[in-house]
This record gives sequence, structure tokens and C-alpha cells, in this order.
Amino acid sequence: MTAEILIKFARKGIILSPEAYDLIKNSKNPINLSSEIIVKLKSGNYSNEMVPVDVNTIKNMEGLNLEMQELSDITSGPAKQSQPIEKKPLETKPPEIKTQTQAKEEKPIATETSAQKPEPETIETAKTPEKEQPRVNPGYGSEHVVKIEDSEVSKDVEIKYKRNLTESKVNFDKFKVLKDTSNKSYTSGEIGNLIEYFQNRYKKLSGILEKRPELRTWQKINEITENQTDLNLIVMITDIRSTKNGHYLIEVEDDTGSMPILVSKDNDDLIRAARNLMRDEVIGVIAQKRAGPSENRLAICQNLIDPDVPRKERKEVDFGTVFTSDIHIGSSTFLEDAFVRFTRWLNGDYGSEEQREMANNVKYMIIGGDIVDGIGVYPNQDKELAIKDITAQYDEAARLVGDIRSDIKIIITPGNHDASRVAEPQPAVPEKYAKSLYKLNNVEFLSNPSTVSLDGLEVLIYHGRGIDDMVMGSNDFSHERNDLVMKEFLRKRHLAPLYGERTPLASELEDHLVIDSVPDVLHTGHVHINTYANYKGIHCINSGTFQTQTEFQKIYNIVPTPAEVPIIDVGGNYKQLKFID
Ligand code: D5M
Ligand code: FE
Ligand code: ZN
Repeated sequence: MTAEILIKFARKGIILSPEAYDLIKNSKNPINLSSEIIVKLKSGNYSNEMVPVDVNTIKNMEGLNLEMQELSDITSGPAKQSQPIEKKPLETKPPEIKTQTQAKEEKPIATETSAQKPEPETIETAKTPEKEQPRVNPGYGSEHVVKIEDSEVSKDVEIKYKRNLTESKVNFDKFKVLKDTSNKSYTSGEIGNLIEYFQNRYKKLSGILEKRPELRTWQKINEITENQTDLNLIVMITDIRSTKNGHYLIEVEDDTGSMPILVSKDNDDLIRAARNLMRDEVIGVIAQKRAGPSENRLAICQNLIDPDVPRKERKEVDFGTVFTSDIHIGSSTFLEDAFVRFTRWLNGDYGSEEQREMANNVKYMIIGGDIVDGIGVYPNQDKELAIKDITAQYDEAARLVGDIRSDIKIIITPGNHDASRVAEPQPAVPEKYAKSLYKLNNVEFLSNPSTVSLDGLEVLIYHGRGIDDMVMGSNDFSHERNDLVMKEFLRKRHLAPLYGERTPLASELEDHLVIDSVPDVLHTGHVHINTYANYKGIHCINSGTFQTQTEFQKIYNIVPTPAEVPIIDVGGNYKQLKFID
């Protein structure tokens, strides 16, 4: 039946979020409900588009019978669909207003297998209470924040810095698109693809893991012999549960078999590592078992090995790159004045002498998703829209971005507010919605995620919905400390390690969210909070936003850091430029 439901929707070009799929699957009559939803969607204003459907969309439909099966009726599906046991509650609608600290204290939904997590306070890496966290630039301090001065420039200075007024000598021969998945979506949404998708993830990540010295002698699960005691495995995690005694029992598999591995509560380092294990991630496991028949071979974990990244040499660059995202043009909370100040600064119109020189050196600008606010992204969004038409929003974006001097190359990738499918990887924003932006000569449209080489500086651009999943899935992460999440992405070599939480992933034949190539810069957005971290030489940058707090963010107590633009300046130094008081 699983395949039947998925195929039913896929044939109609509808992409179900994993939560929506669960809702349908667990309803009293999944097939009927599917048909009703399809009819309602196809008769509505979506008509021919690829339609993303989440739980809220379904719950907001009138006249549907959403009665659920009794809990005992639900036969557990395959491992990929089963509920993880250690999750914060799934919030299918915005919760009542509360502080984030309160929200974190809520108990997870209990299942028969669930047991309490160790108390966060006992763990060194545990989340510090919200009030103790610095709001701006968490984890990095504020010494690199530069307030762009308001001083307007006199006429003679203007000529010196405005490159678009003089002959442009800019050469983009060394700009390369290293990865763009826009034209690589061949999924038909069938269940077989999901299996292939996970096989591909395993293949890619095991290829990275087998280069780790600790795993040089790794073996497949079906090659384990009775008398063997030392195990060296590369596996995908299918289930994690904690036992009554506080140990973790993880169920792992490779393409030859599966087995349980016990992480003892007495091993502090390992328990800490196990806390952030995610279902479907691929890791190396060093374990020991007693010699004897395979039924008794419960293995005790000695070490867990992440794919991780090697240290990267710092790249010297002779140009500047500005990183932006989440501009949200079209929203009534878009800070147009601050954005115009930013574009005018880029053009050399104001700032101190030193700041104008910095602007003059900028060669690349990245817009990592949510350039516009879109329409119908969350309930009642239209009440906060200044421009209620998606094409008109992109026209306005073209007007604002079109003011930037034309010798800066602008790379635009989609976010969840853009006119692209919601499932990741997201193809580039199509020309039909953004004709006016496509007309600008200096703009490149790429997928989310995508990788570019800016004259040798490799930048992995990812909007960042996977950050939401990690925040919901672990007490160690928060929206404010998304720098920690970016480091975790690099250690796990994956941009959405928690398949099927909030990030709807398209069941492609290839897992494009694996971090195949180690970048010099990992650029994310989405959370609207600037952060910076340097992990093994890799700049981890979250580019914040140009939007003030929305009603939706108030509900989740997300406090944005608007109008701060990160830059990697000449020489490869990171700074954060402030365009607001
Ligand atoms: O995301 C704006 C902010 O809202 C960002 O901090 C993430 C948060 N956000 C967005 N969607 C969700 C969901 N579904 N759950 C929790 N938090 C979320 P934007 O993409 O600009 O709307
Ligand atoms: Fe956004
Ligand atoms: Zn977003």
C-alpha cells in the first residue's frame, strides 16, 4: 500500500512531506483520503504546478475525514518510515507563544520503546539556557562586525570607486559552476527510488569513510565470523533507542545485513557522540563482540567515526565576496532601506575610504535563497505581504538587484519561499517566474544546494532547511547556534542528515545533499541569524536576513539579526557588515 499511495500522488505531480505521508498512511482509509486530497488540490488554485503538500495543507482542507487508526492498528512500516524514538514533539501547527527555553523542556512523544534522554546538564556539550546565549554572532564574538559609515561621498571620490562608471576590466574566466542539480531530477516518486537513494547515500559516504585510517580494514556485516572479536564496520543507522539502564542500542545495516550495537552509558565520550547520531546517517563503527554463534553477538561499541572533512588550506583571494540570503522582497517586513544602503555601498556611494575600497573589491555576490517572500508559504502569510504576486515580487527583486553595479557577478539559488519545488534538491528558480531577473546579464541561477568555484574559492551554497531538522532533533542545537549545525553537517558530510523530518527530500536516484567535495566556504541562510565559525579551515557562514521578525518567527521565538552582510574580503578575511543601527 505504501507504494500505492506514493505513486498515486507522484502521478499527479504532488510531493508529500514525510509528515503528510505519515498522516495519510495512518488514517482510517488512506486510499480514499489520498483521492480526496488529490481532487481538492487539483481543483484549487494550484492546477498544473508541482504541488508540495505538508500536514498543514491537509489539515486546512475542509470536509476531509482525518480520523486516525487506533494506535494498535498501525503496523510499523519499513525502517525508513518508522518514528524515531528520541524526538521533540512534531509540531504540525505553530505552538502557543512560549519562550524557546520552555519549548525545549517539553517531553517528547512517548512510544513503547522510548526512554528519557540523559539530562542535558550532565553533558558538557549540552545547550546552554537561551538567556545566556549572546544574540549576535554567537560562538564568534563581535570583533569582526563593521558598521558601514553613513558618510556620503563627494563627486570626485565617486569616480574612483564606482567601477561600473569606468571601463570594466573584470574577468570571470575563472568562475566555474562545480555542481548544479537543476536539470538532474529524474525521480518518478516511486518507492524503488527511495531504496536507490539510500543505497547511493551509503555508497558515497562509505567511499569517504573507508579512507579514514581507523577503518582501513572495514568489513561487511555478513563477513563477520563466529570467532571474530574486533569489528570494523561502515553502516547506516536504522534505529536508535535508549535502554532502561541508560545505554544506547543502535540498529545498523549495510547492504549485506543488519545488527544491534550497544553504546554503554559508562563511556562518556561515546554516549555524547551517540546523542547526536541520526537515523539514516552513515558512520564507521569500531566494536567488540564475544566469540560465539551470531545470535549472541551483541557488539559493544568502542568508537564511532564520522565521515568528517580533512583540514583545508586557507585560500588567499584578491577579490571580495558578499554572502546574502533571505531578503524576502515582497514582504511588508522586508527592510528595503537597509537593502538599498547595502547596494549603494556596493556601488561605492558611501562609507569610509577603507569601506569603499572594500566595496570596490567585491567581485561576487551570492543570494542563497528566499530572495522573495513568495506566496502561501505559511498560514496567513498574505496578511504580511506588500506584494501579493510572485512574478511582481521577482520584478521588484530585479529592480533592486539591478541597481548593483553590473561587474559584480550575482549567483541566485532558491529557498523555501522561492518559486521552485519545496523538496530538496531544489532546481533553479525557473525563468517563467523571474523573467526580469533573467534579463540581467550579471545573474546566474543555480540549484539549492549547489557548488561554485569563485576563481578557485570553492563555495557550497545551501539554503538551510536541514538546520530546522537538526534543531528539532537534538537538544544540542538551536537556531541561534546554527554555526554548530554547520559544523555537524561537515562532520556528517550531509546537509540534511535527518531524512524526513521537516526537510522534504526528493527521492532522487542520487543523494545530492551529500557533501562530496570539501568546500572552502559553507554558506547557509534560512534561519535569519548570522553566525560564523571556522571548522578545519572551512568558513561556515550563515548570512542572516534583510527581514525583521515575522509573526511566524514570533511564535517560534526566533529573533533575527537583520541587515548584516558577511564578506570574505581580499586576503580571505571574514567580516560582517552592518547596514542598520
Ligand atoms: O524561515 C525563517 C525562520 O523560521 C528560520 O529561522 C527558520 C524558521 N522556520 C521556518 N520554517 C520552519 C518550520 N517549519 N519549523 C520551525 N522553524 C521554521 P523562512 O524560510 O524564511 O520562513
Ligand atoms: Fe528565509
Ligand atoms: Zn528559508
